[in-house]
Amino acid sequence: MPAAPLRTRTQVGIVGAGPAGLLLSHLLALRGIDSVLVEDRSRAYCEARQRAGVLENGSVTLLREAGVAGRLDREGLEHGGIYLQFAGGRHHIDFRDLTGRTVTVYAQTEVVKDLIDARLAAGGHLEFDVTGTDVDDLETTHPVLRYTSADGTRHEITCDAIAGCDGFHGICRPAVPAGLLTVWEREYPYAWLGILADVPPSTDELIYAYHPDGFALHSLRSPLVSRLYLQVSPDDEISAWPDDRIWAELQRRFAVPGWELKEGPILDKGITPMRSFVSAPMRHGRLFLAGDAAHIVPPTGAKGLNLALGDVAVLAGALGELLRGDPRLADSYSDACLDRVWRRTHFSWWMTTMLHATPGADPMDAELQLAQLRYVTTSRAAAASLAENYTGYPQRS
Ligand code: RFL
Ligand code: PHB
Repeated sequence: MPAAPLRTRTQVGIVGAGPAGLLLSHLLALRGIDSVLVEDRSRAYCEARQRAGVLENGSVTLLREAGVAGRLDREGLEHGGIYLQFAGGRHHIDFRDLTGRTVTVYAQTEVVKDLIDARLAAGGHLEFDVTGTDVDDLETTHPVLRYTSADGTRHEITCDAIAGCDGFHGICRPAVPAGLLTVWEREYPYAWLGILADVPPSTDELIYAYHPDGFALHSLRSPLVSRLYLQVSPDDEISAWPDDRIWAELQRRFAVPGWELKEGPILDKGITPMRSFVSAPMRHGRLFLAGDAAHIVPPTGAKGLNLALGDVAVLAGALGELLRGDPRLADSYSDACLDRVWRRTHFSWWMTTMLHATPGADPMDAELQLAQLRYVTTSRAAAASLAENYTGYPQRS
């Protein structure tokens, strides 16, 4: 007979050590609320997983207010705009001038490292390398979180609430009974091949390039490391993209007279599918979903990480009040988040469809994209709309 699980209790059980789960456990601790966070990957894996790179103005403020922005303030690179490139020309969108705001380039890996360090320094309970995560009794006031820790012990934690911060492929959203969630989804007929390259960036600000053969993005991680993306087919295997083919394609798509793309050793490469996905409501009983567990955006608008951080800022306040006996903020959590989620879902879809070459599209589609790109780069009103969304709308107060 298997040994009885080790039974304990906490106030909030958190599934997932991505940005959403980690920031939530930190914000709850600031309110004096206990949590246990379980993660099925290793700490090293979570800290090395290459993902987002751009923080909205409001996300930087949020991390500062939470007291976890020391390194972000020292090492983050403030950017006052982006370049849009098409038809052989490169055009600057000046966020400072258009909105008075900026974004900060600081990798998700670094946000995750800073949050793990802060939690462990404060004695927070984080469990990496768990297996068999399960959530139960969600309609009661005492939901249960079960998992097996790295040493093989089965745990059963009785909680006041559970936060599903376990990403798109996690177990929390599927734990909501069938029929209770409405889902909106769009898969795009392209993917992104992303590389991390050991070479100083060839640009001072990000370049989003439209090219008839496919989109390309030049981003960065530091003054010494570049991050670049190429639109590829979702069916492509990474083995079909040796390093010299990647650089040749990047050179072709970014080419403008008088500018050179510097090449260097590729440190990491991978292919990511692109989808828009929203699932609502973001709550079932005492289970609250946050971040990629509830919604996915294609990366073209640089919004996924920012949405995850925004959700848990709302959730921390809602859980604080719920545990003190006032359910009103918990009851409005989903609607409060979805407004912001849909704005960013629209912006991400708009940037994506404006900048990618759609396989099988007719010549009229390309002309419509070019007309839109000319408009955004010549009309102050259109550029201001892009800038307002990119830096974060509505602005966090
Ligand atoms: P995460 O980061 O996916 O974390 C979920 C965590 O849950 C764990 N997990 C489980 N743990 C225990 N038991 C289980 N059964 C579990 N199942 C899963 C997972 O291992 C993981 O550690 O979700 P979170 O916290 O909601 O954060 C979301 C962001 O990671 C994501 O939205 C962004 O990375 C998206 N994104 C970007 N967002 C931006 O804001 N700006 C960007 O510039 C940007 N660029 C990107 C991106 C995402 C990309 N990829 C690879 C999807 C660029 C790329 C290429
Ligand atoms: C990144 O640096 O990884 C990045 C930047 C901007 C995007 C997407 C990804 O839109």
